[in-house]
Amino acid sequence: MPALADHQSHINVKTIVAVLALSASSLSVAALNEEQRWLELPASIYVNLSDDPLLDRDADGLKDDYENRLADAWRPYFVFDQNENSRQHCSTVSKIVETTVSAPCGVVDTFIPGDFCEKLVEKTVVETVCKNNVDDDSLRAFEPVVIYQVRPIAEEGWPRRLKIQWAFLYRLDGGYRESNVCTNYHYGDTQSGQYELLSYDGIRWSIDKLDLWAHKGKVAATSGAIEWTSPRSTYWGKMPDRPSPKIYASAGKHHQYISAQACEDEPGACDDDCGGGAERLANLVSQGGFNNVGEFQMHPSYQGSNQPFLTNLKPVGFPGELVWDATGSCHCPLATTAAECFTGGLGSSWTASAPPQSCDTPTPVYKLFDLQSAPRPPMELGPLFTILLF
Ligand SMILES: [Ca+2]
Ligand SMILES: [Ca+2]
Repeated sequence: MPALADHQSHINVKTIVAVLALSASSLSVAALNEEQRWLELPASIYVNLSDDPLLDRDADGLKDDYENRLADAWRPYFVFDQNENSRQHCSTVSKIVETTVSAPCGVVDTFIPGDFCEKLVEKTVVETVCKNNVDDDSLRAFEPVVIYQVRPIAEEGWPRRLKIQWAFLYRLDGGYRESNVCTNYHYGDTQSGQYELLSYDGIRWSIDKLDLWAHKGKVAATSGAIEWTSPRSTYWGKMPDRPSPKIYASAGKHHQYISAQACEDEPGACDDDCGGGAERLANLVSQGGFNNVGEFQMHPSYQGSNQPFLTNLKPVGFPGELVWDATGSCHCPLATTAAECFTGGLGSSWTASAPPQSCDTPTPVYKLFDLQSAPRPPMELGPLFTILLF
């Protein structure tokens, strides 16, 4: 009985997710302490003239391995709504309508030929109303697919800063799950965020600001408004444990909020709902290697391996989709050029959303990252060149 087996396994998965969610949500810290704000790398992140150029293959002046260590340290943690994966709901609605019936004639009734009169009466009608939200699961087990770019911020002196630009990829924006009014949905859902880190020596780095949440802008890492997980393993246990900031992703839409309450208080006309669903720590190593996309001008990748930089999104769940190019197979009427498409690698699955309702023009993945050349920090000589010169 496949149907029963599927149902049973669905229940088991839901039970496991619920248990995981409970255990994860109970482990949280209110604010970062000083130790948790800092991370010490084995050496400076900046390459110097003595270093092997292969340490920095996207040519932004930062050692690529250290870019990944810093991204991994405070990687985001997602909390979804309990209705994130619920399918289209149909419900019964009772309403009173007026109708005419034939009945024995009374004083005020309209006489019609024959033995009966036509009579106006009220009648309760029960109708089945279905929301227009897409009839599909909006969240796959491995979503969001989290990819990122790490690069310097232009600064001459110390402290210096760097930026981690995040992109969170979903196959589907499933519409406002709880709304009967705002029901727009579309394929190819991209969300984003940003961290700023600072350092006084290039070796010890502090998470300084986070820009992840709607209506918040840049939030200081020390802010008590941020909910953090308890410290957890980073860089396969080879770096110190660090907490992760929580992102409350609204049901279906994946709008990002700093708390479940901020989501419920959202002032827009559409109703966002958050919290109580699956919880997932960002996975930065979807294929075993890091999901670092490098730089637009420089992102070498061995064909088929997606290493050292992620360029082909097929192995991470988006067939036909590339990080730095739009594929041109967009079906969104509002997109006038291929460059405006983010197809989500959906191919024929686009028909599931036909016709796209209001068609929020999908954002191509590359538009979530910086495209200009990275501002390289001043190059230092390094020990080998220093000895040669002096
Ligand atoms: Ca680099
Ligand atoms: Ca980089």
